Amino acid sequence: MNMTTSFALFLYFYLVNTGLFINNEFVAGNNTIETINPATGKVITSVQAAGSQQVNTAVEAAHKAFHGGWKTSTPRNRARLMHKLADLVERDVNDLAHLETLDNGKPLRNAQRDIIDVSNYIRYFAGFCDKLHGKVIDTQGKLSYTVHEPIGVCGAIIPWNFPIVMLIWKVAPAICTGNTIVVKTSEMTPLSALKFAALVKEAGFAPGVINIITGYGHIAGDSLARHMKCDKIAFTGSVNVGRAIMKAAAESNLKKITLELGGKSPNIIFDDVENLDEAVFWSRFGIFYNAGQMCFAGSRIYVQEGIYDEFVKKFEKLVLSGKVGCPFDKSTFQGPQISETHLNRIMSYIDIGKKEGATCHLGGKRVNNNGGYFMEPTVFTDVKPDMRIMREEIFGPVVVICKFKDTKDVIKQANDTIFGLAASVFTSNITRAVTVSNALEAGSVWVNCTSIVTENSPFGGYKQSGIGRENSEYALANYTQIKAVKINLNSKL
Ligand SMILES: *[C@@H]1O[C@H](CO)[C@@H](O)[C@H](O)[C@H]1NC(C)=O
Ligand SMILES: *[C@@H]1O[C@H](CO)[C@@H](O)[C@H](O)[C@H]1NC(C)=O
Ligand SMILES: *[C@@H]1O[C@H](CO)[C@@H](O)[C@H](O)[C@H]1NC(C)=O
Ligand SMILES: *[C@@H]1O[C@H](CO)[C@@H](O)[C@H](O)[C@H]1NC(C)=O
Ligand SMILES: CC(=O)N[C@H]1CO[C@H](CO)[C@@H](O)[C@@H]1O
Repeated sequence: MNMTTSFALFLYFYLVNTGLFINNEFVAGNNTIETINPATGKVITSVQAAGSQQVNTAVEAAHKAFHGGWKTSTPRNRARLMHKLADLVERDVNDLAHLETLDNGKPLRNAQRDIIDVSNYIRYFAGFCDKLHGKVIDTQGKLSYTVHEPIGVCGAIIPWNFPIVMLIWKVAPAICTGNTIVVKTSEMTPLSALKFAALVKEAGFAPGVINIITGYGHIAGDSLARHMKCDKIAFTGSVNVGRAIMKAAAESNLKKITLELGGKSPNIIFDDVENLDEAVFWSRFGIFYNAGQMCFAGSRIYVQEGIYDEFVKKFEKLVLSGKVGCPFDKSTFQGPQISETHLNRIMSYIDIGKKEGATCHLGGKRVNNNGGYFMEPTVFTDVKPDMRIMREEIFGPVVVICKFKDTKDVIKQANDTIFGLAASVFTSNITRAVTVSNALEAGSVWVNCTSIVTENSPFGGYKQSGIGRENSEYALANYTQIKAVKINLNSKL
């Protein structure tokens, strides 16, 4: 392969190497993938795509790095490297944010927030490096102690909606606990991760500790999920791919898996809210942020009947005030959807909703703007529980608004889903807030707000929304395994 053409250095305000980052080097893949600017539909550049052979090379590199020193590296050294990496992310926050916006289409100020989050996550988990320890258990004449050991080589398969944030959700807990990792980025949004890869090398991590490759899910993702030396997979994405990963794990080495899958999160507004405008603000943020492309999006809004009309009116007004357009424009609230295919999929749900008899109250159309994949924020009313737009994850700027009578009624409706990622409750009555939060089948419940996700609070799904937890101290259990050592002091059997 011609190295000069295959490693087209892509110039924007900075250089990004478009190879596969394995063993601290950028290398060639099996073929290339074009990455597209969703705001224009134009090709930004081509990146190297991993085939099964390169996945194997990356896993072998991670395996060697694990046994060759990272596993036994001192916690202090791991923390020092992680803080150095966080420093570099902060230094390059603007480059990383521009790349994220260019590749993913999210408004620039949101991308900047994402990058700051990345450094916060790295520092948070760096703090755990030297705080991982087990217990001492006195077992009658024998002394037992437990050790929390790393699992080995972790594989991470990450989505395109929060590319660099999802990467760090997996990289930070994996490496602080002494694992090594192979990350596969989404083929649609590889650029910020490639820039990040250069920072990994600059920070001084040993070759093979963090490997970052791009490729298609059915090729590179599948090879990683089936690899016999990949000891764990952490995946964020759709339920169907989650199933495929469980199957691949079952058919190979029974690797451990954590999955963070879809959602159809309810957002419940009681008529006792102190400030309806505030509830409207959060509800709009909960569904239309990131162009609705969020697994935890509050895509089913339930409003108590007495305030339903007023809520819908205010909601509509606020939604219409948001500009859909160029993500580099400071006044833009909503950028493009990620791809033509995805936009078409969302648009097909608009047709489905109408055919099922729901009212498309607001939006529902494509927005023609410079060849980009834009659409109007869309609100459906007159929806019924069995409609597909009520049951299926649309993963776009589409929300359904329903009425409810009382607490019992809304809990029943809210839980009536295969998903269980998140939920929100708006009320000024603390008893009601707690009663409803406890009854909701969801991994996160937000009271009087939506979409609050932080590094120090656990995140994950009930029901078909996932397995395991990410973020916070709880995540560490999913990156370690427990060994019990039993010492016979002087006892006979
Ligand atoms: C390499 O890429 C080609 C397409 O360019 C594909 O058909 C083939 O399956 C890939 N090989 C591997 C080993 O992934
Ligand atoms: C949520 O609770 C806080 C604290 O009680 C209150 O100030 C706020 O107005 C409430 N929000 C709504 C929408 O009721
Ligand atoms: C608060 O909610 C509880 C539980 O739903 C209810 O029993 C109580 O009457 C409510 N309090 C007020 C002041 O509305
Ligand atoms: C994840 O951690 C939880 C404890 O928080 C544990 O019950 C579960 O088995 C772990 N799953 C995996 C795949 O590590
Ligand atoms: C805790 C609780 O009330 N769970 C209910 C949620 O709603 C589903 C479906 O309506 C019920 O089956 C659960 O019992």
